[in-house]
Amino acid sequence: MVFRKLPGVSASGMGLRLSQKFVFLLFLSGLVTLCFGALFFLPDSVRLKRIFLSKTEIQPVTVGSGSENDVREHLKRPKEQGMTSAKGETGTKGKSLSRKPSRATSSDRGANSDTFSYQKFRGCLLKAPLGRDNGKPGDPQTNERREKVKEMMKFAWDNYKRYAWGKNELRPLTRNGHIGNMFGGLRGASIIDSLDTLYIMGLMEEYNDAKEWVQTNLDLNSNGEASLFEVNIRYVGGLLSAYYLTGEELFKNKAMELGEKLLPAFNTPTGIPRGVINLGSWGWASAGSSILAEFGTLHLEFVHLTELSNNPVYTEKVMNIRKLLNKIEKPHGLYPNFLSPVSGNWVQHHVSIGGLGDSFYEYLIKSYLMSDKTDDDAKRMYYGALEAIEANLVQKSPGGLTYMAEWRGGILDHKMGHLACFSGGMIGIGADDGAPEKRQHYLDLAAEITHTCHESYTRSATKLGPEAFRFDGGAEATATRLSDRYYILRPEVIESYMYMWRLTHDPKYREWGWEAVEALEQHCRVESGFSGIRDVYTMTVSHDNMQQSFFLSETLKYLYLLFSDDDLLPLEDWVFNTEAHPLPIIRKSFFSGACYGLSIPFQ
Ligand code: DMJ
Repeated sequence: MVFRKLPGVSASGMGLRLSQKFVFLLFLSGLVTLCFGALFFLPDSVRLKRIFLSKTEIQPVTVGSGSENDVREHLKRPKEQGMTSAKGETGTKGKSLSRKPSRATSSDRGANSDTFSYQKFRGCLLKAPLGRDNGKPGDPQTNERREKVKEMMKFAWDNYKRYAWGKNELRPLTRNGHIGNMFGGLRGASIIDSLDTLYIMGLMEEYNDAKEWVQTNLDLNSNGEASLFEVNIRYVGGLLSAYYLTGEELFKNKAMELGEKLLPAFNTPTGIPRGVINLGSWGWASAGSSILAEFGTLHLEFVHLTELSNNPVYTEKVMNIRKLLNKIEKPHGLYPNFLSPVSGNWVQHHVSIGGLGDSFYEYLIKSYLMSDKTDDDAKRMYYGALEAIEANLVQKSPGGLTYMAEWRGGILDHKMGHLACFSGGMIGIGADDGAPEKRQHYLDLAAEITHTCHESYTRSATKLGPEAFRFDGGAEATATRLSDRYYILRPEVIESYMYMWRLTHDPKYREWGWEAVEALEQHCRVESGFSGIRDVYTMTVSHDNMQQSFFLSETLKYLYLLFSDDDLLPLEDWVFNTEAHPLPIIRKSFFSGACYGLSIPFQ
């Protein structure tokens, strides 16, 4: 800068005295510091920081208090641990090998997705997601059955589209839409839940309609009370899996936007989220206890939100839940279903592998598998819980059926819910990683539970299973109460058939799946969609007029996979969230860069 000489002012320093110059300089440096610092308080400051700071400076692994060690462990990278790649390579193939995996701090709220490379992710899959020929089975009868399931999906979808487009579920008898109060004003649950099913079935026109709806109509700025659990497993899970399968940024962005809206649910004294969140006011709404199956069924989706957003806050939240559950005393090693989010204590001692408890156990073993078998805490907790379940809940009926009873403060209730039938599949997929002497035992236990659940179907007139069946008062896998006789298109029994088929290739599982298809066709298919029924024990069925979104997301997807080759969504690469949305295993090699460039092409 050139200062002109002013009359009466000396050239040196515009005639300012030394003390004045000092004050001026002080003011100037203060101003510069202030402006620079302000960048860090602007929303989405990561982008701005990137302009001014080098990459390495914006990627420290900083975690919040409380869960510090757990999160750090979880985020530890293979390079630091000296791990090998997924294919057993220790090599350094690829371009960005020297680059450290990036992690932002939890104060960097907001999406920073630029560091996630979809191509790199695809390159780390062991197999193509849709298999060699979209999983088409070699034998004609199986293929015919698979085609039948596809037709059922198209029928369910077409009717939803025709009569309930944009609503959450179809009411197939009255031919209208249902909104309900589970999703806090969010709409289109059946669309989000169907995206991946349509895609893997190759129903591309329908998939494109669904995608367009997400693009133009999915409004996440809803205002209402939503179930954190349901929004997470259906919406976040559905969007994440649609992204991983298709690479469409739209799904990723929506998932991250929604994920951020769920964070206030964790603002409780313990960090255990409450069950109901008010999406509009960005806060939780429900009082009372939190439910194990709800706050324990966030892990898979939240870890993926961290992967995609590069924001550790999601993983921190779920690791904090894990930490509390790890520390708290457990009666007989069991996890009761209710916990106070204020005190962090169990509220009552009711334990169940069915409703209220179920997917907590599922997410322990799946967290371990999804971490490429590095999440040792999840592994230890899962097998510990399974041991306690075997010691306290697993029973044999007089007729020789193995079942999971419920536990009420030490007293057994000899009842098993349809929901608990997922456990055949769960114990099956976890069998291989149990103690060597237990592996065969776990596989046998999985088969026995699946057999019992099949019995609950075969012992009904409709060949569909009741909501809950009992093993007391002379009952063996049948419902004794009128209120337990309904079937609402639930997937759990078929889910276990699918896993047991993959694990054993025993043809009976495909046969059992086909029995279910025939029963669904005969009793649940109505003129304009599929409906649940009120009593599985009577042939003159009464329909409940509801096509649940999980029928499209889970029941039909698991049936389709059951009749497909194993290379359609292979278990070496994918875990299914509890709504059957496939999420990829996070490979160690992904972080070491070892598989960069081995990209699997899109089908
Ligand atoms: C689904 O929404 C999920 O599977 C959940 O974990 C339990 N119940 C339903 C289906 O029955």
